[in-house]
Amino acid sequence: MAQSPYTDLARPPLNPVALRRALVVPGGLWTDLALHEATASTNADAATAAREGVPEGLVVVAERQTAGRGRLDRRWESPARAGLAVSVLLRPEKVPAHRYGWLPLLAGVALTGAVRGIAELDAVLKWPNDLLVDGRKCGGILAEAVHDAVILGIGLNVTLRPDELPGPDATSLALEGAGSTDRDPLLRALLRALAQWYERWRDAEGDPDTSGLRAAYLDDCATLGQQVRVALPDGADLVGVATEIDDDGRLVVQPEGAPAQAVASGDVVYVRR
Ligand code: BT5
Repeated sequence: MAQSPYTDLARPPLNPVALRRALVVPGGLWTDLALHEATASTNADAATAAREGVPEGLVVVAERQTAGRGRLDRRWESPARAGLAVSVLLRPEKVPAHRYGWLPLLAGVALTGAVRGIAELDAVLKWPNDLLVDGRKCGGILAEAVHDAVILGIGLNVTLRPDELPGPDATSLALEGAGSTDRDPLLRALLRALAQWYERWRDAEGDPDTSGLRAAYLDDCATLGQQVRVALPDGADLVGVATEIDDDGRLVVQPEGAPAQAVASGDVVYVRR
């Protein structure tokens, strides 16, 4: 699709030199930042790096993805420079593996903070990690394990117009009236918050309470207390009240007249009582 010059003006490119200077600093978590004009998927790129033994702290950003991935083989679609597509490579060696379920939630907390702080919008999370503004999906997170590494991928809709969204349940910061749609400060705020939360959580060996992560997640997440239907990966449905996030980042659902169940992954739909 041909883009008008006005579209291009509204969607300036990211500046990799400035981003590196701001984010790749001595003693910091981020060790390198690669910015691609186009790539299949930043998560796939970071996963390849993980397999090659690249140390933790790599950041991969793309102006456009040709095969952006969602969970369960779904797609993440966005026009060039209309949003953020970023993946980070982490190796949480001192954290027990059963706590890794907190990583996508941690990314959600960082993303919510960046959107509230820079775009000045009232963003909330839907467990596990959809970023919703006014009830519509504005961002998504994909966590993938590659051997002992974890790739955290984050997609955020910044200036997408209605005709560019995948459907009526999606939105962008611009469409919600954001105070700023400048992707540079958004990306900086996101990566700084991500590093801060990750270091706290890792230094607490993944403990959600001593790190403060559970409290922060509960503040940002609108799912608790809701009547939900969770579509589980095996095709089953679980209906009940979402009551808590357990020590491993799982959602606890209390069905009527049956024991509570903790779910590690699934798609949540809010159901009216
Ligand atoms: C997600 O999956 O929401 C995770 C999305 C992660 C994308 C990032 S971008 C950088 C990194 N590199 C990658 O290749 N991926 C990550 P899920 O919860 O499965 O939601 C996917 C569904 O969201 C799709 O099936 C669509 O219905 C919808 N969707 C696709 N693109 C969207 C968009 N731009 N905005 C809102 N919804 C979208």
